Amino acid sequence: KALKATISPRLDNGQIVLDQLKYTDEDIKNINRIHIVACGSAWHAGIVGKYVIEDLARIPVEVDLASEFRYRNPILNKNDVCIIISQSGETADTLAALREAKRQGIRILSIVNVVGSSIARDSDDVLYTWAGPEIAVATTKGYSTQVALMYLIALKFGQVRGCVSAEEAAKLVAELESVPEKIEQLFALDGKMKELAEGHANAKDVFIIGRGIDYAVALECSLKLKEISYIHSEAYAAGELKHGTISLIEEGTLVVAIATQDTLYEKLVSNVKEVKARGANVLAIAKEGNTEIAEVADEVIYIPAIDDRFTASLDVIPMQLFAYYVAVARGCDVDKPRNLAKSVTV
Ligand code: F1P
Repeated sequence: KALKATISPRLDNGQIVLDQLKYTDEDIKNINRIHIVACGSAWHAGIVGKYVIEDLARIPVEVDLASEFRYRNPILNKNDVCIIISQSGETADTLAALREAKRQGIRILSIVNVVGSSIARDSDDVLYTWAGPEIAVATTKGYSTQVALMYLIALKFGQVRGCVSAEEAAKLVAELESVPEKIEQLFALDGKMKELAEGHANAKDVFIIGRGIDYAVALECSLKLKEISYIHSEAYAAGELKHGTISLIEEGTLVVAIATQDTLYEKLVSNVKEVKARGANVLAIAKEGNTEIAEVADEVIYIPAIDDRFTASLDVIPMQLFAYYVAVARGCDVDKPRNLAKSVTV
């Protein structure tokens, strides 16, 4: 529902309408570089944004952790834009990063859920995510709606800058409009994810691998697992495995392989073979129809077919369910994870 609210009012006859965005076409054409700054899940949404914006709009994007950006004396130029992402709009590091960007005089666009929050008030432009109240501490629909706005910005900027044709935009819009319905379909995996989670509730380490946008979403899936089930989990760009991480794989180690980029699918299948050869237990996520991975992985979860650029919205759902059921099986309080606050204001 939150995702529909974020996507639907902004799609009008195949034209992207970011109705709250006060950027003229000239402003969009003049952007030199985008700096996305955020913390936690919002930072992960920003990494998805980097892949999609660079791909569709051909604008260089840097993604920074707010807690680093605020102290590292970043170089911001006149025609740069800073995109600040924060569900609560109150995260202290993110607010401080915003002030640093402001001090350097660049235009600030924030993506915020809470209307009238500090970050929203301090920005030049605000896009609200309309996710409704986030009840649990761990962000779920906040992430989904932030990612949706990344797509909309990428499409809008891509069209204005002449990188996405009207025909391609219409196709992508249709894909985007199918996302909420496909998420509904994924809820049918609830029982399956519960069963898998109960089987892995005693895992000591969980490695989550992916390439491209699948890597970006792996970071978020890993955080969900850590923050609510307290299992040690790391996300790795699958191509990095051979540069060290592969040494950590031993008999029975759980590896979640996200393999939903058509262009990188074969490479992911090879990575699964590499970890299987070292005894890993592999749970793969693949697109419907891409069945080759089933020959090497122990279990495969299929998501509905979708354009590669929008897979993050679908991949994250079974993994959120997985993290939830692992946490429940371990007796953790999912809504109030230890040591975590809903908004980190200090
Ligand atoms: C950022 C964040 C959340 C996380 C937790 C702590 O919050 O790291 O992603 O789930 O709630 O804070 P925000 O800036 O998006 O409100």
